[in-house]
Amino acid sequence: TPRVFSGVQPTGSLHLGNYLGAIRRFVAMQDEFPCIYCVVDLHAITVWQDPKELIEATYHVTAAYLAAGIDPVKHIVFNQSRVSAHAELAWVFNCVARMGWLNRMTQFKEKAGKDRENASAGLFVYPTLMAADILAYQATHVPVGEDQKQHLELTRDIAQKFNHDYGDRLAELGYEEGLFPMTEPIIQGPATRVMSLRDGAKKMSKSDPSDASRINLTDDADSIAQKVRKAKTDPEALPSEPKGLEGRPEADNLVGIYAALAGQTKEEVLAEHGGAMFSAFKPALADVAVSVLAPINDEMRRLLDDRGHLDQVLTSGAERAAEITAPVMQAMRRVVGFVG
Ligand code: AQP
Repeated sequence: TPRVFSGVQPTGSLHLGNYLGAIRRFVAMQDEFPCIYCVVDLHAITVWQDPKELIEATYHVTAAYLAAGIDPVKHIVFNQSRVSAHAELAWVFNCVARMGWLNRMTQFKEKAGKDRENASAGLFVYPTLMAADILAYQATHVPVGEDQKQHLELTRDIAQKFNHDYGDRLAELGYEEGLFPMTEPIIQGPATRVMSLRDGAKKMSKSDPSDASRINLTDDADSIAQKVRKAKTDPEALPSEPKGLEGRPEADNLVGIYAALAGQTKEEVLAEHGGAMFSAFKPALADVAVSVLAPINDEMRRLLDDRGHLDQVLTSGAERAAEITAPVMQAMRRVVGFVG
């Protein structure tokens, strides 16, 4: 049966990249599939999180999900640490995945930086926890930004190796198809990789020390306009076709953001704005950003004033999530040979 799973880390201020690359796509999938959207707090602590800030960020992501239009009654919204299947299955997957596979993960290399000896062991095995998140629900589709593509490939490798290593046992117990599905990443649209406003070679990121590099979901209209005005660009006018954006990463990024926000293709944006200088295009971009983000921002504020409601959403979500994982975990235990 088809099922969608995805998550966002409660690690700071959500930005336009998280919204366009992930959350907006989560909303779009609700009509077609049963969806499970997680606030991945276990992932967050792979790098140090102040406990009080982690709590705040967990509510913040929950509010952003709801404000963006995720329905927590028809679908499931919860925080990862409340459902023990994630950590339990991650352990088994730590024993399925190979060191060599994890050594190739570019996100670990980026996040660990030069001081690899001092990175947490959790940061290294981050992708096995992500595989567990997805496969504990036997999820078939995972909407994510481009940066998560490699982790999704690893998830498939882990599912395949598990199904293969335990093949005889699975057949004996009647799971001829294997226990875990080959999950499809859903990486689509004009903004699967939103870049920093200060550097067209870096992705927009929560952990960038420069707040001017990103548009936060909670920025007001003035700061959005100011950040867009100050965004790095080149001195040329906009081309009239997308191929004119080649070799112009900052221009390409702003056109891509505009397209995603306005629900247009880059061709359509350039058909309208081709020939314009950035001094004219930037205010138009700020306007469309404000028109999309202001209602989300207002709704987030309203939701964050009612923690009781958010708690109730997360509690109900965790209960329903745990019910889905229970038979999968029971099957996993029998397959592996855990008594009990
Ligand atoms: N710049 C981006 N463009 C498109 N999609 C993006 N995503 C993140 N950045 C961009 C997508 O957002 C989802 C949630 O991301 P996450 O919070 O789990 O982790 P991340 O990818 O590590 O996000 P950040 O913002 O870059 O955080 P830090 O700075 O802490 O590393 C994912 O689907 C991701 O693809």
